[in-house]
Amino acid sequence: MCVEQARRWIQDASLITVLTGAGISAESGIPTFRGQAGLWKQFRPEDLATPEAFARNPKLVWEWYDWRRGLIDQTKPNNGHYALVQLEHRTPQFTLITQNVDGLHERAGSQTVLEVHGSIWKLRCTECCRSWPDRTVPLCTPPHCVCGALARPGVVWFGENLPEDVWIAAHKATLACDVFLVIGTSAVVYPAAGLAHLAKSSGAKVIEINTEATAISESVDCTLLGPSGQILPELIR
Ligand code: BJW
Ligand code: ZN
Repeated sequence: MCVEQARRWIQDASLITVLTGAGISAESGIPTFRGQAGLWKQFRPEDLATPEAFARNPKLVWEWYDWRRGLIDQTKPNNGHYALVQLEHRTPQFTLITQNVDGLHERAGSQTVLEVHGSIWKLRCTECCRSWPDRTVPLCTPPHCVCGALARPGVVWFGENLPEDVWIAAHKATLACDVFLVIGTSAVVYPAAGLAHLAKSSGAKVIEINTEATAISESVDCTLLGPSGQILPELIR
């Protein structure tokens, strides 16, 4: 394994950007999307995670998100999340980009988190521009905005654009970094997965941490195979 080399790249870097996916929260007990026990094995994304699905059956979609909010609410950050808080403290310029909607990076203490797929703890109006935090678990009925229209989960569904300001910041941090860490993502969902390729083509060292090889393993500089809750604390020690 290239762990010693990866450790040196991290130590020497002044700009580090990190992209995390569902795998970093797996050790907290939150199911991932793909893979054996993934959510998409049990549920169809077309029925639950598209704007069309919500328009067809908002109650069903809200029930699914309420169930997930309940699950996430009972978990806590793991050693992988905490290792990234330490890395942020000791790196001159550090950006954490997450595809996760669970809020565990913030709960661990990460200061600035770019949530490119939104947050399960935010609601958004389907008609006006309002969005607001909501930690109610579970919500009793499909919730509504003060304007009277139906509210939706503040997450990014398939076919939807990523929040523009967040995406621009993620793009900039990827272009500028010396080291790009890709942790616990299958790297199949775009445009987020494209960030690893962008980092590589801009000259960054790209280090992947995952329990298995992924769509980007062939293109990165180093893949560290194993659970991020173990590998990350060892890597930044
Ligand atoms: C561990 C571990 C441990 C486990 N330690 N590792 C063809 C058809 C239709 C659409 C497209 C298409 N081609 C491209 C698209 C666009 C589409 C897309 O990429 N689809 C592909 C799947 C084909 N993308 C979009 O639609 C995006 N928007 C967009 O492109 O806008 C432009 C546009 C506009 C209009 C029309 C078309 C385009 C938006 C994508 C939004 C994704 N949303 C979700 C749901 C969020 C809300 C929610 O949570 O409910 O985001 S889907 C889901 O996947 C979620 C995740 O953030 C995302 C990525 O998943 P992630 O994090 O990688 O998880 P897994 O499960 O895949 O992987 C876990 C990994 O962890 C595995 O590798 C494990 O091995 C590993 N692991 N334990 C370390 N302990
Ligand atoms: Zn409204």
